[in-house]
Amino acid sequence: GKITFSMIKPDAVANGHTGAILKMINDAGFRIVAMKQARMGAIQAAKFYEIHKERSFFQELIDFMTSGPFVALVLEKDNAVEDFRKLIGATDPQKAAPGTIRNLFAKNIDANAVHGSDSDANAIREASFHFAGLEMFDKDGNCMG
Ligand code: IDP
Ligand code: MG
Repeated sequence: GKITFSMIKPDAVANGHTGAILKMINDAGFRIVAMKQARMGAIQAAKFYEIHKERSFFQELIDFMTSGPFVALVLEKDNAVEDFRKLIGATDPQKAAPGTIRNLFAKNIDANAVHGSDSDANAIREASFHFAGLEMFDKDGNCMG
């Protein structure tokens, strides 16, 4: 797939890492299709993460993701989903490979600095959750919504 959806999570924004993380994303060859800083309320966060609603950490995840502003990103690159998951590293920063975004910027498994979609279908769903079609253009100027 050519696009993925990412968030710079509230911990990384609050700690002033937005610029450094955007530079790593840029240097890894991703093009920014759409970007904004926003804040989710509990209802929106629960809807965004509804696939995790049966997991033990669901309430922690919602509390964390609503704790402050995040940066939403739609990113374009060949093999975007897989390559972005490699760039961010494992969910648990203690297991994230050296040089990955989570290895460099995440403190623990819940406040783990960044999100990356896990499939092409989820990338489309997540990008469409946060952005209107008219906000997403590919490199040739074609609307992706
Ligand atoms: P991913 O973000 O690497 O795809 P998922 O398993 O999809 O990981 O989990 C979604 C998010 O939920 C994680 O990024 C992290 O913020 C949080 N999370 C995952 N596992 C735990 C946990 O065991 N405790 C607390 N939060 C967790
Ligand atoms: Mg996931």
